[in-house]
Amino acid sequence: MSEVIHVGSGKVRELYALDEERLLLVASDRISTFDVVLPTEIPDKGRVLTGLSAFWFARTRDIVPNHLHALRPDGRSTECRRLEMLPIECVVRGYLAGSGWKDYRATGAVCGHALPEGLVESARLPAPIFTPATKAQEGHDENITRDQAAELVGRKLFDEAERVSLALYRYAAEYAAERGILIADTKFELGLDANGELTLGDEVLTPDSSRFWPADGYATGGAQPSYDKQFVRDFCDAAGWDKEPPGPELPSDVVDGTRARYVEAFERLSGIPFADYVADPDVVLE
Ligand code: PZK
Repeated sequence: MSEVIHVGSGKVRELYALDEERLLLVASDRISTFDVVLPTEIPDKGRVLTGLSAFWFARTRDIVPNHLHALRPDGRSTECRRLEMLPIECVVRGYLAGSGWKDYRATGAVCGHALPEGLVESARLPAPIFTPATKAQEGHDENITRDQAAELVGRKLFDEAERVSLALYRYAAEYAAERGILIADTKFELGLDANGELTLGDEVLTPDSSRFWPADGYATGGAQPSYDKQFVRDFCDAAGWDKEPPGPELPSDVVDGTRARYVEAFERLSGIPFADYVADPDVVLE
């Protein structure tokens, strides 16, 4: 792609400029765990994430417009409208996990939301909460209060971002739970389009941008297994890896089991055989 300008790299994705108005978001098959990209790829992971994201974009257009312009035939590349991204991560939590659980345990609150006493790890919250975070260039995003977020983007945009994020989460969490997947929390990237309209960007409601848990076996009072990455984490734990780069190579049974979980998430949520998506990515848009 000599004529295409590379404009950014994520841990597992690449971003290219197509022209003034359009970007190409390419999801690789790389996988990260404990914040480290592993040397072994998971075949089709990038296609699963791209297809799932497009599936959700097509189904949430009435909640908020999104940047999706077209899927490329490779199934891993999304042509999208260029947005002016908000300087905050729009995180919604329906369950207590990760930094939400950590902050609650320390302070009884998450991002300024005072929560009931006595909640345990992985507990379902009385109602989903909007818990914005800063965008760290390096290291971890930092949770901030609603007032800090409103200061960064302005009160009117903040209110709209919160409303849209909560509506997206409520819709997707209910839909996914009916199909055996709990979306514990999720992160949205919102931006403004050329007309100043709040628009959903990036990838959405995938296992990389969210915490997916298997609904069967869900139990509060401890950490839940990851829907997609549990085989990888178990292998890394058993291998005695110290979580410092480089990570370990994955054996083929771990690769195959993990690929199967990604494909299973795609098929459960979309109701579409993954082979149909590979044959024609546009099936997720219908
Ligand atoms: C945008 N990222 C994240 C970083 C990646 C992805 N539609 C858009 N308009 C403007 N900017 C972005 C988007 C989107 N999506 C996304 N950063 C900017 C990112 C690095 C690599 F693949």
